[in-house]
Amino acid sequence: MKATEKIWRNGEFIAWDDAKIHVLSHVVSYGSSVFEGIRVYETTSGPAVFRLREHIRRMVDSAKIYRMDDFRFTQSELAEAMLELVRLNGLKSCYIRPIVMRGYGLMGVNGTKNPVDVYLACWEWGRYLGEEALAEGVDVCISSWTRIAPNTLPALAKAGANYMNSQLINMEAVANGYSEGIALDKSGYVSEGAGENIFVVRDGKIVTPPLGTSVLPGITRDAVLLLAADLGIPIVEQVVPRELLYIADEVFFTGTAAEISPIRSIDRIKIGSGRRGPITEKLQNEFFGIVNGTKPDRYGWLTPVGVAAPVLK
Ligand code: PPE
Repeated sequence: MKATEKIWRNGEFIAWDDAKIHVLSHVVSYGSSVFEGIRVYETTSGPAVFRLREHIRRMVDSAKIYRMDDFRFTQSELAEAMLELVRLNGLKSCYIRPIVMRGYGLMGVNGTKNPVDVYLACWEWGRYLGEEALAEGVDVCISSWTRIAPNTLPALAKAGANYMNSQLINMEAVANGYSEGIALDKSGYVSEGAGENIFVVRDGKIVTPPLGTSVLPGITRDAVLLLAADLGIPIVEQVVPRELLYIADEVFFTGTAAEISPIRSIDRIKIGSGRRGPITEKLQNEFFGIVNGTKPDRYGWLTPVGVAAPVLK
């Protein structure tokens, strides 16, 4: 990771190297953090944040689920701070990582008497699954690990602790020579990748697992649901049996980091033609056209970094 100059902490900008926490901060022992991952794209008219308001809303939702939403900043202030952070660090495109965590003070599980600290950092982040992944597709496997189950760790919250499950899924996949692992939910239905939502195409129709199957409510997922519907491609949220993946014409991942990444094999079974399929490519063209500014931003997804932040709740 290439360091940038500034990180925002609880309302002020500090040097990258000064963004340190005490080892006995609540979050270290008990995993009490929620976070976001937001991309800033270089568009034809300057850097712009992709779906800023939706990311801030999800962060506040995640914090609320964990009773951590008593921080001092409004959504508008957080939005403005993120834009200022990107401006100060002078980046044309980057990845913003907001983190809300329970900080230092008391020990013990409860944590509600510890301060809730908010950090915003950003850095340049390239292709998540490798440069060729977007065109060629990636080789993945079904994980032997089950996705976090309902009423254990809430999947609608983007919490740091959920990523212990993601780490098990991804580490196993990489150790076995795959790029990423797909987890099944507690009932054995397809849930999502360790850090991506998943979509399946068969006979011209797209299916993605519903929110009740332990998936993160992905913001790229939501973008693809909208784009497909507008392109006239039938798309539904429906429970996906594992074997539907193997007989699909196309399968792809979505995520802020992964963007729209085709999958070319699962468990060494070739998916469709074994490379990016036509529907995946169509969605990529639409998605990248909008975020690069070569197609109109018809959904209002982009917030230019150079102007004042939108007024949010
Ligand atoms: N599921 C999981 C488990 C997940 O972590 C992500 C994002 C998604 C789905 C897609 O959500 P969205 O980004 O809103 O479309 N994963 C983030 C973390 C990546 C990391 O390694 O860190 C991301 O893509 O930013």
